[in-house]
Amino acid sequence: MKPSVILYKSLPDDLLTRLQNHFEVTELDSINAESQAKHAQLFANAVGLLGSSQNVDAALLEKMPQLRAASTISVGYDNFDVNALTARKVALMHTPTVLTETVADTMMTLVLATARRAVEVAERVKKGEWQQSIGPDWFGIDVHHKTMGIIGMGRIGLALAQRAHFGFSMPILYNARRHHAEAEERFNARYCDIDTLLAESDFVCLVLPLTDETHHLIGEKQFKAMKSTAVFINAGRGPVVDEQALIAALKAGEIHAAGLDVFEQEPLPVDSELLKLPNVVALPHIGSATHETRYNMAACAVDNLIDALNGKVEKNCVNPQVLNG
Ligand code: 8YV
Repeated sequence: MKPSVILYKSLPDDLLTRLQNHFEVTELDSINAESQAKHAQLFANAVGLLGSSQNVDAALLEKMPQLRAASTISVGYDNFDVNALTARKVALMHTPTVLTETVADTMMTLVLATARRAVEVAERVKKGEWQQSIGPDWFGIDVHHKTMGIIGMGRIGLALAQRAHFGFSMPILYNARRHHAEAEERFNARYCDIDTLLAESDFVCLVLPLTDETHHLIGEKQFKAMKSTAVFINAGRGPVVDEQALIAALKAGEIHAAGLDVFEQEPLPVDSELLKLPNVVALPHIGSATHETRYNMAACAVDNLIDALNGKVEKNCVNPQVLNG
């Protein structure tokens, strides 16, 4: 009998087969409390979990005494109780490298679409409003040669800096937990404190994971510190931003516009104030959502789980201390 694994995110057929070659795979739509109660024996016997956006917390782990590895199809893992997993010696695996370029592309898309009002003016053309040569009410703002401030210089921040520096001649400011020699050498990026970054950047780009420390890191004070001509971009995690403060800042003209791929509540409620503001571009968390990248992420997550359950983990483990017995 192969070890039991619960799969709670659909996989391409070839990757499902790859997983089934190693494990008895049961596919569930949900791993919430109702599903745990309905499939109690399955949860009690499973040694592995594979999925993404659903919560893996201490209550779930109580129902899974045999669990040895959880593999998420994502780079972010704020929906996992890492302390509870580590306490139970459960390895948490993620996909940190395969989505970097695609998410950086998404961020540059947001920079350009928001600055040039691409979504708004395209809709106006579709509505037949383009009846004569356009005037200033169709104009956006330049991106090239403007200053980009990146908060969070990890893999994605570095890839974004590359695009901005070489593609659009943008001077780069950045704030991170530590200096980043590669960013400074390759893109002449300048490390600065957040207040300086907010005051001097034309585009403020947030690329941070959600942690206790980053929750609502960007709020009223930070928006007031930005230029009134500044464009705010977030493609990390929504709750790093105090969304009500963002809405107030946009309405008050404290910042020029916002390009957002992530939100405090997802899906974004249809009655959200953000969707009523013309100077907001809202995307449905498509950061890594290309056919190629999502396949590569799923393949990486499948291999991560196989490696973790076969005791062969060398990379992509969030809590490697659990692997050393
Ligand atoms: C998606 C992401 O949310 O990787 C992450 O952390 O936020 C995005 O790639 C994830 O892939 C969910 O499937």
